[in-house]
Amino acid sequence: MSDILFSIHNSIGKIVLNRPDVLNSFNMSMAKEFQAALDECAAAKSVRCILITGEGRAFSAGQDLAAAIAPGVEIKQIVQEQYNPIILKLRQLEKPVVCAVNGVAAGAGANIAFACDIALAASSATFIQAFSKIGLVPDSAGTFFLPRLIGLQRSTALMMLGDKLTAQQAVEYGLIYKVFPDESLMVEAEKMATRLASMPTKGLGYTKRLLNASLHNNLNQQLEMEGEMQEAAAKTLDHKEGVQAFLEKRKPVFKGE
Ligand code: T3D
Repeated sequence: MSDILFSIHNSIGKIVLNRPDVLNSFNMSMAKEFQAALDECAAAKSVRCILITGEGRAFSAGQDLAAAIAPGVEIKQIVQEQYNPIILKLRQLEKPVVCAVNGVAAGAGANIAFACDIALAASSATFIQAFSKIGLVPDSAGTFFLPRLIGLQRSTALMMLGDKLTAQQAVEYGLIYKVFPDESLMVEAEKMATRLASMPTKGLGYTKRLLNASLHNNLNQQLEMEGEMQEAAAKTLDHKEGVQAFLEKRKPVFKGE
């Protein structure tokens, strides 16, 4: 892999988008490498949290526009083969995914960040629904997640106008979780990933499954599913360890099992 940097260390699968000369914009090769890394993170028992960021001054400028107009390239194929699988893998991965937005996140780059479980940003980072500026429509599930995160009015305005949002505004809107000074973003993101990687992984995965389902379930279905997931969580070794540690007044040691 060269269009992304991928490593597994201390139970964290770290994925760095690595085309800094073009602001980490996506071509097919980077998208496929990203997908393969997500698959490996899903399969590897040693990975208990995923951390995604970008190399250089950008997180991602979305689609590589030069690659998109190359002869023989079909836009529908780009959406179906690059972005749709990335969003589905991010949501279906039953482990926490932290995104550290280190700089500008435009188009699909922004919407990939919003599809992650916990998005953090550097204070100089910006978010742009850039699609309308080039006559396209939002993809990468922007039209699914944005209305749910920030409501219809703000989503519509951002998507139609293509206005740039600062990291601070993104926090205030509820699009991302926290903003940090540029120089401490990665330290804080690694700290959060380390914390998540030492938590009850299966329980966090079931929580994510519940949250995904809540996007379409009604109240009865959701209550039913909470019961099922609680039963599953209660059977994990980490649950036993959590209760035992509480009773013994010591810190629990969760193994993700
Ligand atoms: O096939 C399809 O198109 C369907 C899929 C769509 C998904 C999408 O994501 S559509 C949206 C695509 N993205 C954009 O429209 C954003 C384009 N980029 C920008 O608007 C600006 O670059 C930014 C606002 C993100 C950053 O501006 P700035 O001034 O900080 O940087 P810059 O000077 O514009 O860019 C730096 C370099 O990166 C520059 O190359 P150079 O001149 O140094 O050789 C620029 O061409 C390159 N670059 C930036 N974005 C892209 C890109 N090259 C290819 N594709 C890009 N998206």
